[in-house]
Amino acid sequence: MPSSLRLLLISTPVGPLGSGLGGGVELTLINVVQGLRARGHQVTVLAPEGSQLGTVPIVQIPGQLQPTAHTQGRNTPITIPDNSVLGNMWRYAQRQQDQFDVIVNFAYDWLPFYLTEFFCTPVAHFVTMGSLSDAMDGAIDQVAQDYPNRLGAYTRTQAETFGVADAFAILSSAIDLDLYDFCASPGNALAWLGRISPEKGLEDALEAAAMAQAPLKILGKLEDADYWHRLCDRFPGAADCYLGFLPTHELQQVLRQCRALVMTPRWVEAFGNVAIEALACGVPVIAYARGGPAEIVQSGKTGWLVPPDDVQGLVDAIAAIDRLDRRACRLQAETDYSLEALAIRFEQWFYTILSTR
Ligand code: HBI
Repeated sequence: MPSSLRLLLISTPVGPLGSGLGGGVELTLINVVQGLRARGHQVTVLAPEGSQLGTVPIVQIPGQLQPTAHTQGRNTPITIPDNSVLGNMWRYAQRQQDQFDVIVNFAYDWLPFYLTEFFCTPVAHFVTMGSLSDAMDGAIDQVAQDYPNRLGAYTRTQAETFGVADAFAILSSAIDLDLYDFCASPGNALAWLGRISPEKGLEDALEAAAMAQAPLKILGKLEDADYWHRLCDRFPGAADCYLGFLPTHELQQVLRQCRALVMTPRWVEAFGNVAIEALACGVPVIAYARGGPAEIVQSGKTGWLVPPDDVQGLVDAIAAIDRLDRRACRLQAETDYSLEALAIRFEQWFYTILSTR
């Protein structure tokens, strides 16, 4: 088994890297590339033209971007635009496949999954969202049947939405811990981080903070203006709590001073990067026991898991924050969510694929 693997990582076709259109995939890609390179692997990235990924060289592929999957319904048919960048990226991969030991797909799209059986070089798929459409479920299920070790996901909960969880390698996520500074003695505010949109359940955090008489700092992209206005009508002080959408350096300067992060997801978060950002600062996480956060928070040690949608449970957890050890939070981030830990999980996945060929 070669100690240095030749890896081709193929990005999402919904937008160039660096445009933000790829959401969490951009963060995952840059972290995986950095970590795998640090471990001596040769990594090539294939992405739509106009992509930028730090100093990582990228093979830029032209063509029409793919419509995004997370805004379409369950029985939306597969569409491939004329001169599709997705098709162009996979034609390049097919022609160059002999140069690589493993090809890794990061697109949440039907074509790469369908092409799996037509490649000689093993194609692995990192799935970046939960179940969204019947067509994608079918494509993923086909790979699960024919190549059970070729699927990867952030969390088991996310994998379970496809009904074939045992076919997935659970790879979790990571952040660059050097960007987050530990804080041992916080102020008395709580933090809430995320897109301001109904599925994130901000109203419960506002209600629990009011009941606990604790200040709340709200940070994140104001995505749904109508929803935000309804919240401001119901919680008059909410607008004063909102600090905007800050870049990582400023975000962590606010976050590290907080007593705890409150996470109130209404939907199954595939992962929940804000939870590991908090842990990296020594900030414990109070979260509904739903989706990714339920697999991150060590309840009673690095935070508290609360029955989903139970606001009084949040208030009880807020009263018990001081029983948690902030250093244990930072330690969990260093142990489980460093770039090296992520790269080791991906490397192990590739070796498993290559050894069971
Ligand atoms: N939609 N069609 C499509 N393909 C993707 O790769 C994709 C997407 N929507 C959102 C998305 N990727 C990423 O933002 C998430 O996977 C994180």
